[in-house]
Amino acid sequence: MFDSLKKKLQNIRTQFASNIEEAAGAEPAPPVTEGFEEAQAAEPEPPVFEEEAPEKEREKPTLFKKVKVLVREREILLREKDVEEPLFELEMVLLENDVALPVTDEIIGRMRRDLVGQHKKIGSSVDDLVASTLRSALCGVLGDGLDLRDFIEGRERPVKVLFTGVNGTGKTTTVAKVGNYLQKNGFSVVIGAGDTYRAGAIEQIRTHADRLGIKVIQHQAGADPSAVLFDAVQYAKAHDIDVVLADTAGRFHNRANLMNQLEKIRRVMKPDLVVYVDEAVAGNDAVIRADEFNKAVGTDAVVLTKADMDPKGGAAISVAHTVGKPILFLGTGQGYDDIIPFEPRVVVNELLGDEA
Ligand SMILES: Nc1nc2c(ncn2[C@@H]2O[C@H](COP(=O)(O)OP(=O)(O)O)[C@@H](O)[C@H]2O)c(=O)[nH]1
Ligand SMILES: [Mg+2]
Repeated sequence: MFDSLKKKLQNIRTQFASNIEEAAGAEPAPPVTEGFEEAQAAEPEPPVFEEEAPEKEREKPTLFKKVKVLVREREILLREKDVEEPLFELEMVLLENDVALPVTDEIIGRMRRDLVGQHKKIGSSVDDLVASTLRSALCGVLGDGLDLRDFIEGRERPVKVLFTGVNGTGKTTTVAKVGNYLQKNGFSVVIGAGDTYRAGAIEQIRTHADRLGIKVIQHQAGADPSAVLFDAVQYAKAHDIDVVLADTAGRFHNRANLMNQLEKIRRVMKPDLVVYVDEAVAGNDAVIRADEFNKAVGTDAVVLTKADMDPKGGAAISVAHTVGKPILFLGTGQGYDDIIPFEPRVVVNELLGDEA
């Protein structure tokens, strides 16, 4: 997953680190004793207990501690020119790996704000400083994510989840994977076979569901998908099922019809969560489509499939920030267990190749 980007980010880290080392070597840290004396002078009162201390009083011991730490560590004030070159390289790497331009700008902006004009402590490894700056910039654009289990827990049953998106991106497979995931997490599930466009689509979801022991509500090919999904919700209500997962068609050639159909489904089924599915391998196209879909029919969350086949990771980095909606899952293969809940921190660690 995202191997090309991972490798490039590693190179960029090395470049940042060598520039910062160079800057640190050329310009020794300012004498820390100035601040140290000031802090000592500003420290006349005896220590106060935290709970009783008013806001202003509490800051003093903290400042005192901070200055003491600087005595032991190297400190550097980075200037724009110290990081200009690696920032430019990073910008190129992000764009080459399909990170959307506004998102690239945001990441670069965050890095610059975090590094330039700030006193930076350099511990044993400059790379740690670079990695943590990069980590917080990436986490900043990835948002918080959304845990489907928490979402379901807080809602009246049945919770209705509608899957939308372009044909061939992995909707039906994702419906099956999510069904499997939810069952494993103790929720009961029913699937509505809302892709009635052709008989093969109904057969496909039925085969998956049979393997997983999940009930499918289906009509014949050509039937009104809203009617199928309405029935699926009725079935869930009658049988105390926790979650309804609604598969849909995603034919694009008559776009207006597709959008009208989705509108009708929304009115009839009243989904709690509309999930847009697209493939990570589509890169920036997936981000643009997700945004269009959100504007046309509304989207609450995104699933990116085929992340296992995506060396770039641009869509995964860009989509939440661009659409303003969280990524729910990444699809990572063709098996039922090949789905991972999207946790920004975990994805960033994967990208930076760190365990922390
Ligand atoms: N490698 C990989 N293939 C996937 C993933 N998700 C779906 N696929 C494959 O993508 C193809 C299209 O999937 P399908 O669910 O039929 O897409 P739909 O038309 O949107 O319903 C199938 O061959 C799936 O096995 C994934 O996460 N990784
Ligand atoms: Mg399908």
